[in-house]
Amino acid sequence: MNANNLRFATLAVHAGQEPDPGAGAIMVPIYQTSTYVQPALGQTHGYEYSRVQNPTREALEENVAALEGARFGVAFSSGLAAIEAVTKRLSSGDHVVSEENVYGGTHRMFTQVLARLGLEFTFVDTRDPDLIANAMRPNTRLVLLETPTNPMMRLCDIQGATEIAHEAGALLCVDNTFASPYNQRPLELGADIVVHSSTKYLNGHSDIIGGIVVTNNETVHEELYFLRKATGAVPGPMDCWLCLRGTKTLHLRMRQHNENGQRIARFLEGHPKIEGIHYPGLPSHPQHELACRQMRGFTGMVSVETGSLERARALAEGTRIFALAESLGGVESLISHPALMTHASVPPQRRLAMGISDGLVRLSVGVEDADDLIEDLDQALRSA
Ligand code: P1T
Repeated sequence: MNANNLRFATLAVHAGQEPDPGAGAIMVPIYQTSTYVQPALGQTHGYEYSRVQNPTREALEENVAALEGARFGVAFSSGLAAIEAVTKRLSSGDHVVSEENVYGGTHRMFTQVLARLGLEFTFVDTRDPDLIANAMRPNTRLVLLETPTNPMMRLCDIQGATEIAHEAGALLCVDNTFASPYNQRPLELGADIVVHSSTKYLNGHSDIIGGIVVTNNETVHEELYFLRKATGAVPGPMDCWLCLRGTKTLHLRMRQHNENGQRIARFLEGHPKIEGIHYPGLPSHPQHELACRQMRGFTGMVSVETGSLERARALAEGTRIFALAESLGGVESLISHPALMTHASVPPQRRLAMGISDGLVRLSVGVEDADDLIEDLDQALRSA
């Protein structure tokens, strides 16, 4: 299938998924095998060992690459493994400029693991292009954005940041987990690499941990493929298959996440117990104009400021449909408290500087009936 002339929904259902040549199965088989029988010494059917190649994984890689408008995809065992692989292309002494409000686990990996191995990191507020430009050094090889950021829903101008990175000879990578390729396609804006925690919107059903990197850069692709083979963070075939089942409905789910996210943001914005709201789809978001320019929808991720830990706790524990849990992007609605949960590993002062207060609550709005979700939040806020 030539992906070039097909649209997103058709690619979501079909890209990377020809009928199985053996039995004609319309669904890609789960090649649940660690090794492949070789017809003779030195000959293979193109597959030797599943850390290196697996047909189910390849189908997923082709599918997500098509959705991001990329030539290549490399799947990993988690989102963090995918981000780690992108940074492990670098060598000791190299420098990375990273958005400061990245997922707490990304920040922890950079500061507590990779910095120990000799990589240097500078964290900046990438909303301001001058701060990115000022952080660039002669040894800067990578700029990592997360947009929208987790959990403050800050945006970075991908095109502008790419120009700054390229001028300094660095590559630009976007963690596109929060937006999903349905809402934002960073490679079309000039980015070199896109990473996802496929645990989230790509899979969409809260039943796997996975990651994927896509790129149009052949050298980067070869390096990532080598790194995965050499270091081993591969996803299992069953998880790849589940994710592939998820991406078939990505466009349908995202439309509903976008619609529900927008409705809930509007409801919460006017609520007397809510002191502030972070949602790029609201005209009151300071970067709404940029959101409209570089995104096609604004996702189901909404963060609200309740004003105190007590009120945040009452809200997070008081909902009946929204489940209190980490993670996001599944069909079911989740509620979480970033300071005590997803960003607990970020030092408190840095957390506060980013706006992650003890009163902040994050919603991952699912695809349930929005009226039920609004009533649920309303009853929880009444007791908050
Ligand atoms: O959990 P894992 O698949 O390894 O993905 C890590 C990751 C990477 N990037 C972003 C933007 C993320 O949000 C995450 C994981 N985030 C959560 C678990 C969370 O609840 O925010």
